[in-house]
Amino acid sequence: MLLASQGTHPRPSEAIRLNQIGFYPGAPKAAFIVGDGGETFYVLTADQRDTAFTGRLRPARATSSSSDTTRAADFSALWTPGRYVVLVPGLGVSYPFEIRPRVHEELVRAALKAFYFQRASLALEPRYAGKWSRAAGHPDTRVLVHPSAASDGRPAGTVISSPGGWYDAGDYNKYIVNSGITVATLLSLYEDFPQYVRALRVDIPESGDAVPDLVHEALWNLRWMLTMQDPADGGVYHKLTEPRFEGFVSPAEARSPRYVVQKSTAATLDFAAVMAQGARVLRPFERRMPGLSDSALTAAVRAWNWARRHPDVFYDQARLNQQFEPHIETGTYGDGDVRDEFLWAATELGVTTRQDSFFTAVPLFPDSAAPLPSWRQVRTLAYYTLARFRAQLPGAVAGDRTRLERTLIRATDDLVQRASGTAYGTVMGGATADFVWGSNSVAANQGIALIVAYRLTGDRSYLRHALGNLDYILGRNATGYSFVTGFGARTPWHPHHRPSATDAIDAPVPGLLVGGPNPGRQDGCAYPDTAPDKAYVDDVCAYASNEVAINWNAPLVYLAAALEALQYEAGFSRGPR
Ligand code: G3I
Ligand code: 9MR
Repeated sequence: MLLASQGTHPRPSEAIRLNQIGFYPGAPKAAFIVGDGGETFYVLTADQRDTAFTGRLRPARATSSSSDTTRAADFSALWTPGRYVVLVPGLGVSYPFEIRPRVHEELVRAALKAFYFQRASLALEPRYAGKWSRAAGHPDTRVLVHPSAASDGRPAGTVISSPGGWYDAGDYNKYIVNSGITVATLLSLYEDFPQYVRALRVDIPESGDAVPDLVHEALWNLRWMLTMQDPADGGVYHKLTEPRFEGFVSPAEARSPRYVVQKSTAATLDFAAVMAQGARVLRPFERRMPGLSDSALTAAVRAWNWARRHPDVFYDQARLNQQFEPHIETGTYGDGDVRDEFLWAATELGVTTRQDSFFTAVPLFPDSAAPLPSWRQVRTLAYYTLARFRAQLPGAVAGDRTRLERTLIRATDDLVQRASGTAYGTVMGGATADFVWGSNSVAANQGIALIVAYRLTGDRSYLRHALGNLDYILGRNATGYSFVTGFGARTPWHPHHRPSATDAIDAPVPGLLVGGPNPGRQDGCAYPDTAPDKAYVDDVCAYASNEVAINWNAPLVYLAAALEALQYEAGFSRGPR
């Protein structure tokens, strides 16, 4: 009506930033307009025939944390399901988006399905992989023991079998440390939202029995992890890798020899934690997978004992290369402080076995912090598990419940405080330090922290901020990209992802979260903008901002799935599922 009468169809404007997928009917809804012009905005039906909402832009906000000045277009009051665009006269229209219940369900499925696409040692059949089907790569049935990993029973050059697992990222290597937090995040989603996860179908070869698809997918990596433990002593190899990164070839074309390298305390403890959690999750499926839960727990305890005997075996690749051939140049996932890994492993073992000796082995609250989880900082994963089981904590920790809740809530309140000062009104970006390598996983992990705080308090404002961070990931940000491949109008088309770059398909594998803005720009590629919140480029060269990684996708799955699961009790959507 409004524009048709003027006879013009305004064009999409990159200056209008919003979640490019859409909004729940009853949830907060906002677009952010870059720059300080304009007064009025409209929400039109996607065909631009009807005006569904008219509003005034909020005053311009300039912030210290962003190079952008923005004006918010809040249309939270528009509840009617449909497909729309935001129009700002003189500027143009936004990308189209939807308002409806379950608006993120396809995203949840694709983000979980992305793990299937990362599977090593398996042919991806068209039935499950569609046009991204491919031949199997990396059987990993003949993996060499690197001299750094040699032991009496397995001298250097011993051949072991270590098939399966997920490729870490855009490379083809498999790293225990990063596997740890990834599997834990997925299994935690299941433990926190069992009913939702049981109904979540992603169509993978294992689908169709009583075991949820998410658990099957996690098992693909857990079973591989089990093969990374030295049966002789319980220590766990740090990674399974080629000596230097493979060129850009498809999985099936890769020919580099593969090695397991040095055992490390960090890898062994992460392994112990996730095996202990896995044992807990798998126990009800004992009849379908006889013995697996017990094997996982035995492996966890053996790993724990190894780490107690070897508390400071760090992975230092430079030093390793001074001593051994061939040199190893792939990802390091090195960590010189394993107090948090001890704390996490002790907690998961303690919760699963209910033996106090694990809880008393290490200080569970060394200080009052609950740092945001990352591959290198896993303390708060332990707190999430304690929070999950807070109603039935074992004796040694039963008295810590109040302290635990206070610690988690305080840390999250600190995050929330920062949101009012960001250009896009999100918790993400509240500190410049948010923009590290893999910054999008910071946004997703903040979202998880917010969801945990909601579940502890019942305060829905945490959920609105969690949704704000999902909006950030899907386009409400300083780059204007929705950072998930295949989801949104402006999405990464050239991720640093060998399978996507070497197949015959234009579109990248869908459902992958790229790293996101990272002013470190360690890849040395050309970036159009280097401000912390804009240092992103959709170029295959740019592994420091445009790679993908399993530990980034897992918190995306958690965040999007948790919001889908909570949309009704949050008041975001009405009616039963
Ligand atoms: O330790 C410093 C800290 O003191 C400092 O304050 C901070 C400032 O940026 O940097 C910290 O170190 C960073 C480290 O991650 C720990 O967070 C480094 O700068 C940063 O370069 C490093 O990035 C890691 C990157 O590998 C390079 O090692 C990423 O977290 C990690 O996700 C990434 O992982 C790679 C694998 O190695 C290989 N496979 C692909 C995967 C994804 O890109
Ligand atoms: O492809 C590699 C990517 O997975 C890593 O995250 C990144 C940093 O370790 O390294 C990439 O490999 C590059 C290597 O470091 C330097 N030469 C070019 C490689 C591919 O672009």
